Amino acid sequence: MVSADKIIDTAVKEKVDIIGLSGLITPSLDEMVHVASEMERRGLKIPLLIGGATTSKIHTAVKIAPAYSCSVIHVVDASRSVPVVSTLLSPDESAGYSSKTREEYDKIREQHLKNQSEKILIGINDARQNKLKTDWVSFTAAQPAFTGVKVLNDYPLDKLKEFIDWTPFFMAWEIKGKYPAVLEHPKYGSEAKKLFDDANKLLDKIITEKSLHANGVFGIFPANTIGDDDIEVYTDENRNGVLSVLHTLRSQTPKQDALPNLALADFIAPKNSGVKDFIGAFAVTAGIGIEKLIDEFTRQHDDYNSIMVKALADRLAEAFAENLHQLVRKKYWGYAPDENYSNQDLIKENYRGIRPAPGYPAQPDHTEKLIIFEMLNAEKNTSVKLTENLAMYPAASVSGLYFSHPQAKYFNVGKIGKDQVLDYHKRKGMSMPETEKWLKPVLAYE
Ligand code: B12
Repeated sequence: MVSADKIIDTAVKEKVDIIGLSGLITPSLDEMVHVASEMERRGLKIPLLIGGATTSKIHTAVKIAPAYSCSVIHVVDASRSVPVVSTLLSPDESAGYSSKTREEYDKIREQHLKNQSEKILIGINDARQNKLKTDWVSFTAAQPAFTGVKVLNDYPLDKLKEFIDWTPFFMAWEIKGKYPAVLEHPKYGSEAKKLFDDANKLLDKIITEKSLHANGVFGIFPANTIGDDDIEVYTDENRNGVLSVLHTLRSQTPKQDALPNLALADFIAPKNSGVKDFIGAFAVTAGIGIEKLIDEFTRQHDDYNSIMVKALADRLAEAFAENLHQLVRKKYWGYAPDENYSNQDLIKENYRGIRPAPGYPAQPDHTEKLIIFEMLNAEKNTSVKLTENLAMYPAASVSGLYFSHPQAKYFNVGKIGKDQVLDYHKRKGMSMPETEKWLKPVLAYE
């Protein structure tokens, strides 16, 4: 979220020993390579640490390390940064550690190149031949009770509290284990309980004082698949006017046991089937007002509550996505009016339909967020902004699509071949370099 110049200028001004970069979603990966090459260009001689959910040792070795001649080290877990930093700053150990890491990364790079050439994918046309087989003739699409766009602003936070999945909350605090069992864990149960109590106290305070606000928007639209992998979204039920075209990516991994090579488009009836199908889209946030809360805690040097409020806002955003999806299934789309699942069933996704988000394994292309945001007029309707790297701001935000097909499920597109990328860039009207930039983590040939 901060420019390379600002990072490097600050590092130089403050005479820092080390720079650390953290990356949550794919677009950060390229930005990290850019920061590394800027550090090289400006002649910096300090180590660079890399971490965050979307980063990996392979990406660091293959892409970032070659851009900077000083130490570049991937640290898998923040707690590991203490020994890594001590070693890097120790006059006796630093040089040895740096050259050992370089050697290790050189090997990873060689191995990676070898693996790339060995990776076998099927051609995109063969993958399309093996799409999900659905009998569209006998298929009746779920008729939505409502079509169009609906805004749900200042959504009640106490309602969202019921939908919180607490397991990732503990993950954010580096406590591994499933909620509620984690509260009884022999080793970190007492720590987990304290966190849980503190979180609930702060959450109740936020709810009473209305210091965070949740905004959401969703839409349900007439839609059909066109070609094999794109979804045409119509302005109205006449299906004459096209509102948008959504693009999906298809798995090209060879399949066994008659398993299909899926793309999300498989879950929407093709236009030529004559079936009048529908798709939904949503964008939610629970982070409106968070800067003020964080500023207050930062002023009081209260890191604990500053992290806590971010972790809670993230949980509320996910809870909002879950709650809204349920409302859509039961009421607005209404294909499952009698669904009666507990919070635990919702977490296990036992219900009919899915809500994949751009960036997740079933649609790794973050640029599809631009289309969703336009369909929903999401920036205006929710105050969530898409940054130039297509991250959402406030951070505690989620956006995605709704599919109601009974066979709709989450899957992993995995690596894709150049044949698909060439086709995809044309369908999207996006240049090939730009397409390859956004699809970097799934390219089989880079
Ligand atoms: C919590 C979470 C969210 C939350 C909070 C996001 C946020 N603001 O932080 C919510 C629900 C809001 C969310 C939303 C989205 N998410 Co999300 N999310 C996660 C999840 C489940 C956990 C991430 C996390 O916080 N972990 C806990 C922290 C403590 O771990 P961490 O970030 O890995 O950091 C640790 C280490 O990596 C390391 N570390 C991190 N940085 C650094 C830096 C240095 C220098 C060092 C030394 C170490 C270090 O130390 C930390 C502690 O050990 C991951 C999946 C996963 N299991 O990782 C997906 C994930 C990160 N999300 C993902 C995506 C796609 C999204 C969305 C784009 C989806 C969407 N379309 O709405 C949005 C984007 C939000 C935005 N603002 O733009 C993808 C990213 C994939 C990709 N390659 O791009 C992931 C990987 C899920 C997946 N498997 O596909 N998400």
